[in-house]
Amino acid sequence: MNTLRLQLRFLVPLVLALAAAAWLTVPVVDRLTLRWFARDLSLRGELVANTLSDSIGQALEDRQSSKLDALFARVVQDERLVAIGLCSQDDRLLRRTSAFPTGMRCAEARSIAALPSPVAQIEGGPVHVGLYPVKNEQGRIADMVLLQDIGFIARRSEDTQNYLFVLLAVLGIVIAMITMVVAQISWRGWVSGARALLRGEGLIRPLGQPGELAPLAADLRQRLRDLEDEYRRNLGPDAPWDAARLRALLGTLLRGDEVIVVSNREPYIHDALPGGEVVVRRPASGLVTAVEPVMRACSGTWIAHGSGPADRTVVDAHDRLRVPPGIEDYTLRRIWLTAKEEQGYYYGFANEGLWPLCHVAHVRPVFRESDWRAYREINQRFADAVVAEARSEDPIVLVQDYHFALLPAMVRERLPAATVLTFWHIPWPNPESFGICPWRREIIEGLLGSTILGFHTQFHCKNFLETVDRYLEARIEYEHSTVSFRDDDTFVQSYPISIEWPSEQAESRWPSIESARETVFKRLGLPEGSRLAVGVDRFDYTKGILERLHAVERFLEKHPKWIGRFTFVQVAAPTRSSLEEYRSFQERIERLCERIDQRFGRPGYKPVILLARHHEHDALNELYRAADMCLVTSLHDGMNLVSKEFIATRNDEQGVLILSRFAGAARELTEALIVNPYHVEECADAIEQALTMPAAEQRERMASLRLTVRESNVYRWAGRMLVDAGRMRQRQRIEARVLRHRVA
Ligand code: ADQ
Repeated sequence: MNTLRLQLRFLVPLVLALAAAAWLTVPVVDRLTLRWFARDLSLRGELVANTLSDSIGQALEDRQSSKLDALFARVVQDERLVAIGLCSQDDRLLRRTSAFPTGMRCAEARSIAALPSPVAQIEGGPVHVGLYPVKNEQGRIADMVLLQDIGFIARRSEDTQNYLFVLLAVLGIVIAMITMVVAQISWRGWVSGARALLRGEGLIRPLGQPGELAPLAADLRQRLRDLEDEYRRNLGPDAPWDAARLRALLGTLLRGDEVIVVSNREPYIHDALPGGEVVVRRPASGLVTAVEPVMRACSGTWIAHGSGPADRTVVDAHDRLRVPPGIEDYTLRRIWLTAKEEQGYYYGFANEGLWPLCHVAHVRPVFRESDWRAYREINQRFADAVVAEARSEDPIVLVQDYHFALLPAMVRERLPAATVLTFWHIPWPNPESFGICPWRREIIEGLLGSTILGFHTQFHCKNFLETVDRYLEARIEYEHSTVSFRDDDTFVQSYPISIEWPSEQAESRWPSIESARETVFKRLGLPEGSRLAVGVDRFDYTKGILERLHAVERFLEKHPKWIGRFTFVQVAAPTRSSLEEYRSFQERIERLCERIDQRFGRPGYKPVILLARHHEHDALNELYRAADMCLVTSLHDGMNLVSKEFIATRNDEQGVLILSRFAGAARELTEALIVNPYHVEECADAIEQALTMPAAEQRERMASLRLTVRESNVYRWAGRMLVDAGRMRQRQRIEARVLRHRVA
């Protein structure tokens, strides 16, 4: 239908143009042919007159009229020569052939012959009138009038007109046919190009095969991105984010959109007590805190590894259950792994390979072929689960962390219209360090299946873009933080993660600072009036626990007056204990603690206390509030939530945060005492500075830190990512609509 309309649009003006051309051309051609023939006839007349001059002169001299008549009769046998008249010089008609009009006088013939178009109408039709002098040796003796038939000119003109019409008609038909063929071919090309675009294919094809709509699509995308950038710039300071705003966002920009979360860690773990009773536990995890409000607001599906001992006993036939218990806002879909699979995928590739690779913390990454195979298989299993759980073609899939680097591309392959939002919770190293990984290409290609790829800091984004640039043939637009690889674009952006800022209601239930101190001091047996420093971490070599202990040792060495008046409490939750690296690390820490205690301790006083166990949220809260300072000395950390938790609990605006410059948090929390954890002396001095910092300076620093964490809370982290996802979905819809419109 569209093709026909397109062709008609072209053909109608073509036919009109050809008709106008014929209408204008025919009279011009008529006049031209008449003029050419008139000139021919004049020449012919002159020739006849010259030929007959002598014979006529002789006949006139001899006064032989019969000879003249016979001569003229012979000449008018020519079919074109209609009649001849002979005029004297005083315009008397001396002789005439029979067809010469009786009414035509010599003077009249002379005046007609002088006209530019010397034509007269006689009985047999139009004739050309020519007057030619007849001469002898003495000069002109008479004039001969020749009437020549010009009816053939009209006949020829008619033939010419007919020929011209046929020619223009044939020409029109030929042009129309060529037009139709060309229109058909190019229409098909555009239509298939547009279809490919709507399918998300073929617009930006790999290397040297540009799709037909590629320039148009690229231009459109560029313009939309510019508009988005401008929009962001014009947004100004971000309005505060909270759970209500996040819910409102899900109800407006992403209304009705399906959300699926994929993470290794599940938000609820079912455990079996010795008596057989099943209890549900919520793991202490920043990720769960950050993502759960999203799930509760949109009632989506969370896919995670079912790792709890009693997990299987509470799911339905499809391995699903509604959570949170008793509220049942969303669905938890559990994926089961065998011990061997968990060993290869989780402990092996993710934690012995990718974790040290990305943290560059002097522990060699181990890459085994069998771990890689397990990693790939489990990524595929989770991707299959995403496809199985999806109720729409274009869900928003939130992929969490380095356990699922391959999953984004796997999901993209099966659900091309999905918006895949991947967040990488750990650092991204520089290209040289990442190059150690034997499957570096596969990992990057897997991640580029994401629509949005998030890191904590701009620095990690930059490292990732440089890594893509080094190992892949992809187009990188640094200005828009976008990587175009194969047919897909990935927007690489920093979204600093954070914690949920405590509500006033929650704060009102907290013990006062004094009672927190009293409880903690009593429980740990600390000397009254002494000062307390705390460290809270998982037992991981990236957290800089060893370096922190060395700094404490050096501090006591340098400032012995604090011996007996200063205690450092390290809370360390055992983690990944099945890995040898982690077990030996824990042993080293324990030995070092003992050594420091032996060196500086005395009866009733231990300068270092190690609490190697998981603590409940309230217990950690109490410890943070009781402390004079918190030590975060990670050798490398994506963000570090402990630093933010410490700040959030200090509503008395006291307490000092010592923070490693290699933690992502250091980019935001600039009022902390920022240290290089490898520099023992600097860290020891920072402890001394914290202990002697006046209350006013502590207040000033802490107030500013609290403002930062309050604003940059976890709802902002999730909200900004979802706003960007919403904008991208909107952009895709606009692109599709504009291109459909242009093609039509
Ligand atoms: P983690 O490496 O686990 O997270 P972190 O951000 O500090 O590091 O979060 C640890 C969480 O565990 C905190 O909420 C803390 O309270 C809790 N925790 C620590 N020790 C505990 C204990 N003994 N008992 C109970 N709870 C304990 C990864 C990255 C980080 C990034 C987060 C979030 O390595 O850089 O900040 O993800 O993206």
